[in-house]
Parts: sequence; C-alpha cells; structure tokens
Amino acid sequence: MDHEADAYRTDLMTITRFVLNEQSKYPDSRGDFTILLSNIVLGCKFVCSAVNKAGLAKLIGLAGETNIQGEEQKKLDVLSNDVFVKAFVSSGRTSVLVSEEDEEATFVESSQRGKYCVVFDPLDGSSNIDCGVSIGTIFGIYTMNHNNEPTTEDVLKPGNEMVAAGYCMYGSSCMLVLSSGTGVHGFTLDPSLGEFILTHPDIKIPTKGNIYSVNEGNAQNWDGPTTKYVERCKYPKDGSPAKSLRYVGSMVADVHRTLLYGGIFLYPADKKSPNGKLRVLYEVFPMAFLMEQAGGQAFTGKKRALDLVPEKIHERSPIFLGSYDDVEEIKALYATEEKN
Ligand code: FDP
Repeated sequence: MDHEADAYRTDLMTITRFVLNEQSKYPDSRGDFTILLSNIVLGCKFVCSAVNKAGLAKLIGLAGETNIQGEEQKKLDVLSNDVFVKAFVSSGRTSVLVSEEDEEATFVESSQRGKYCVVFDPLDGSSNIDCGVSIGTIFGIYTMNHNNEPTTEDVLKPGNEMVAAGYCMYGSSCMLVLSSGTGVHGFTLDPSLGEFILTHPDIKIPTKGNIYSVNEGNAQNWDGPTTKYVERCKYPKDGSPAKSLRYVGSMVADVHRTLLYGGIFLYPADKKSPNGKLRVLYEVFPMAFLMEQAGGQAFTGKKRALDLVPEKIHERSPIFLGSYDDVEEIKALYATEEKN
C-alpha cells in the first residue's frame, strides 16, 4: 500500500484552508480577505453549476424568453453578474464593484461597506456560451486606502496596486487560479465534495513556449511589430520549429493554456480597434498580474501592462502576455519600430 499517496488523498488542501494558512502568516490580519474569497468561491460554484446545466436547460426547453413557470429566463452572463454582485455586497468586505456587465460602478451602501474593491468579468468569452466551449470568470482586487466616500478613483489605479487576482475556468473541469502576490496556485473543483482542492501549487510558466494564440482573422489590420512577430512564429529565422497556433477565443481558456504550457497570447491593436479589444481593469490587469507572478510578462506594445493607469472603468488596451522570452521578442520588435 502506498501510504504517502494515501495521506495525500486524505489530507485535502481546500482553497479556504490554503487562504487561512496564508492569513496566519500575518498576525494583524482579521480574515477579511478570506471572507471575500469565500464569496468569490460561492459565485464560481454557482456559475459552474449554471454553465453545466445550460445545454440541458436549452434541450428541455427551459431557456429562451420565458421558463415553464412563465418567468423571464435570465441570460447566463446576466445571471452570473447578479450572483457575484450580491455575493460581494453581502460579504460586507467591499466598497466599489466594477463589472463588465454594468456600465456604471456599483458603490456599496455604507452599512455593508468593507476595505476591498473588486473589478470583474462575471462570464468572459460569451460568444462561446452557446456551443459549450470553456468560458470563465476573471477578477482583480484592490484595497481602499481611505475611509471617505468611495469613488471610481478607488479602482482607476495601476494593476501593480492590485492585491490579488484570479480566474475561474468552466471547462472540462472547473478550475480556480489565484494569486495574492505570493505565486500562482490552481484549485480544481471536486464536484462530489463541492470544494476547490489545491491541485496546481506554485504554477510557473515555462520561460519559452511553442504556442502562439491570436485571432489571425484580424491580420490585415495589424501594425508592423505584430505582423512581424506572427510571421516569425510561423517561419522562424533561427531554424527552430514553427510555433503551433491555438485560439479558443475565450480569454480565460487561452490564458490558462498559456500559463500551463507556455507560449504567448496576443490581442493586439489594429486599424479598426486602435486600443485592442480587451478591457484593462478586469481582463488585462488580472491576467497580467497572474503572468508576472508565474514568472512571465505582460506588455501593451508600449509598456509593462501593470503600469498602465486607466482613466475609465471600461477602458481597453492591447495585450501581449505569456512566457518571459516570447514576450521579450515582441518587446524588441516594438522597441525597434519606435527607434525608426
Ligand atoms: P467574447 O467576445 O466572446 O466575450 O473580451 C471578451 C472575449 O470574448 C475574450 O474572452 C476573448 O479572448 C476575446 O473576446 C475574443 O475576441 P475575438 O472574437 O475578437 O477573437
């Protein structure tokens, strides 16, 4: 009998236990982050269950305009947003919420306020919902550094001021990947226990990868450095093998694969979208935070992504993120262009 393997199987490191262990390293900590995180976990479990049932609901006729009770059926992304907003507000640990689904920021009323601000995309990759392809939730967390009335200024801060970030991927398994500034850790939902279990401790991205991930349908509108970079992925000059192309079209799935296998994910600027497509606060920053914590890099075409200072809550930015060496290459191409 393999006692060591058995001990591993019976000594489960749940996400709550993991965060409580981390918390115990800070004697002044009052458990606020643990409480906030447990509400994020609740939201993720709810969305995971709803996503799993989505196809079935359609099949048996529950989806559409109204359900069998004659009530209006909410779309999955709207439903996910409602669940997360309510979980954050009721946690009593948040003051400002910015969601991809809501045009304006939500300011929590004073009786329920707490020290955190959360920026999030409750269900990212919406074009993949109806065909059952992986989608996800992305979140980033800031702390309030004053006791005055909260404003949007509390979240219009560079990504390097985030205290934690993560995503949950609803795929063949449901996985929550989290960093609170001490490395990146992955937890997989055990559906029979209803618990996220630490399965990927201290994730490090390979220094160089052999996959590039981009929507090549936009190639005719790319700028010089992006065009040159992708050309090099396909026709390397140094005799190395060409990189493989993988593109799901769900940021969480594409970034998750990049984190585990290495390589680069690009959503560049193009002539039609000079600021790219992805949103700074709840797509670019959290993923850039995770990449750096895992030993990779995230670059906008001009600067380190986490050094951007957003002026609007739904601002967009081009993004190149992934393995350290691969991002170095695209940085060099932009630097050369700037000189010419
Ligand atoms: P979606 O439009 O399906 O919601 O920002 C949203 C996002 O998906 C990302 O998840 C994804 O990486 C990107 O857009 C895909 O954009 P393209 O369809 O333009 O490739």
